[in-house]
Amino acid sequence: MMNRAAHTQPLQPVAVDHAAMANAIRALAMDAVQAAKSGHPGMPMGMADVATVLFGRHIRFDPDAPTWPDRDRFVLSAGHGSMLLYALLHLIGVPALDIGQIRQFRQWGSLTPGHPEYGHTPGVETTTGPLGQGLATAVGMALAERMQAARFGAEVVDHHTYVVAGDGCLMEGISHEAISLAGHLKLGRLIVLYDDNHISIDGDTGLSCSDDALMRFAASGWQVRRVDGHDPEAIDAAITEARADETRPSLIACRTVIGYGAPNKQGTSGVHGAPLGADEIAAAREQLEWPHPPFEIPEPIRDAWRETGARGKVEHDAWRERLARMAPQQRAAFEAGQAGGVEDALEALAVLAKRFQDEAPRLATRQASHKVLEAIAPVQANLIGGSADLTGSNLTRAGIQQPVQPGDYAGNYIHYGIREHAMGAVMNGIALHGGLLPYGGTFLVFADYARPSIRLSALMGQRVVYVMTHDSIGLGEDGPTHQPVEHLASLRAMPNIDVYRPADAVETAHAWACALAEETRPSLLCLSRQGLPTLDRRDAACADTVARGAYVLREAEGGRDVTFVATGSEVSLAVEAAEALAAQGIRAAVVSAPCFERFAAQPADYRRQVLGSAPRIGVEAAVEADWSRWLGDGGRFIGMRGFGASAPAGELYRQFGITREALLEAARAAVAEHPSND
Ligand SMILES: Cc1ncc(C[n+]2csc(CCOP(=O)(O)OP(=O)(O)O)c2C)c(N)n1
Ligand SMILES: [Mg+2]
Repeated sequence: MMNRAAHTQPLQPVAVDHAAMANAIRALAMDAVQAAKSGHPGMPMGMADVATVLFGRHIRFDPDAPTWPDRDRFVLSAGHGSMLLYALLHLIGVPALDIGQIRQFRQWGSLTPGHPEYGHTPGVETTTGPLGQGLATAVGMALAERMQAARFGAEVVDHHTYVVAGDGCLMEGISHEAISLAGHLKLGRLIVLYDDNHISIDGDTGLSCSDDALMRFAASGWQVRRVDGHDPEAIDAAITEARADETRPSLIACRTVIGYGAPNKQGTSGVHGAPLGADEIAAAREQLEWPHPPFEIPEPIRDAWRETGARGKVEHDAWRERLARMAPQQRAAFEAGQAGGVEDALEALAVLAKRFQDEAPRLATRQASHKVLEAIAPVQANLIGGSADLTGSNLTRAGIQQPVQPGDYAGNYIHYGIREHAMGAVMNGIALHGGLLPYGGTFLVFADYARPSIRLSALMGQRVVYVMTHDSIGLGEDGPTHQPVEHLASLRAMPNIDVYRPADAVETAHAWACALAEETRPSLLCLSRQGLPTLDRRDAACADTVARGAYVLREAEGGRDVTFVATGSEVSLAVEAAEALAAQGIRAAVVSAPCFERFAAQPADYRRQVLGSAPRIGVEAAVEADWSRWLGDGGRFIGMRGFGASAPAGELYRQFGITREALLEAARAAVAEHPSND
């Protein structure tokens, strides 16, 4: 085993004057914001010294390989200061970020949009517009690093996660969840550089906050220290000390002056988010002794920055050699995780779905999901489960899964605690880190508590699986605070996420398969608390049921008089109604629609064929919202019109009118109105 310390030593300081390197960031920031007539110069100018020390002396980053697995992660949680990040990526020599891109700051089609956007700009690790998200996502990255190191060893996984966070990030509630979890898990590789400038948009932070940030972090088990954010040696010493602490995450509160260098505006909220203006920029050039024209960086300063990048390249090469020396089996496992394949899990799921169909158990879909996890956890080594303190209700833990614990990261199940918002962000961080495949559970109603993180999963196109159980009034006695009604609609309204509501065990297995196979978007599984019968699929018109989003589960012999379109627990109700109608001479088909997003993506012909031309009745124990898109003119909807209530589930379905009788009545009325010619 090689000496790990050999490749974690702080890099040697570079020869060129620190101030000149930092002023290059300041100049690029103020000139780019001025050219765009919009942006945030204050933070980049204030944090330029900290960033210069971090990148110049510590960070391990190869500009030619910004996705190299063992790079240090740098997360700009204070995302409004995006010019700091773009300037760094440009100066360090990421080829795509040439000076033309800096000139195009915030313009259509540029690689330098308003906030750092994941998947858009090489070198950007995550998207953080919503303050605090970057910090929480970084906790997931730092945790993933420890978990991967526990699996594959320090020779190939041995990096830090650095975060620049501002007052806004620390004021946001998610920061509490995130720092609490990071402290508990002893994530010593996480280092937060806090831009402690006492300023936010409304003015002095004293207007709204008098926390002692250091005490707050210390109370959660962090190493904390305060430095002058314009003293490079003090910053360097603090980062070095933070890196040496293997068992505590570190907070370095860097006392800075926002807009440092702009003589008349620095230290005020006026530099937070507006161009400095030509006069103030001229004054800043004088103050900073930076006589160079906009977007021109003198060669020696550029060289000094490039040297930083060149050192990263050397580190990368050394890592490649260590990877090549790994035992072949270990190496194959590491690379398989990085590649993200799920073939074995899909095979296991195909077998399980068939078994479910053959054995036809009566199971809650959350129980079916548990059986799914029992089947795939043994074959999908990089699957990382978890729940926000509802493991026994969400049924998210397979028997072989072991908890991840403080200082022991070999496990594969995360007890997130009652921290839904951070759970989402941490899962994003784990997915972004690479190598691991996260899923996590809570009640569907608490999706609201995680929503900003779910939105970022979708925006960043990350494979994160949300397992959300207790998906309707069918949960019964916990009452309206626990009964989702508008959640399905609101989650379906979000772009780039697939929302599944499987009807039985078979659909649950297929939904899991779809979720795992979908590499570029998150999935959200809405699962029942109550038991549901396995549906008879002898009539089902297609084999890849869930993958197409909706399918004909039960066709009406001799043409349709009416079509029920239902999801989840209401599909079996629709089947019962269709059977009763058959006895009355009304021909009813049943369409199961477990995933609207997938169905919407099917060819129009397929959709027409599934939906048919007979009048349609939608059934879902949730609000109607945009169900009309599937029901057409004259369609009817049976569902919820207000919040739920507390009672046994059967009684609630009766009281809220989601009953077989209601379906029969709606069908008879529809047929009377629209005699079918199907
Ligand atoms: C969740 C969220 N709320 C509000 C905003 C809008 N916003 C952007 S920056 C900012 C002020 C942040 O203050 P601070 O982090 O201290 O940044 P500084 O002014 O020091 O650069 C606000 C309110 C946001 N981006 N995200
Ligand atoms: Mg601030």
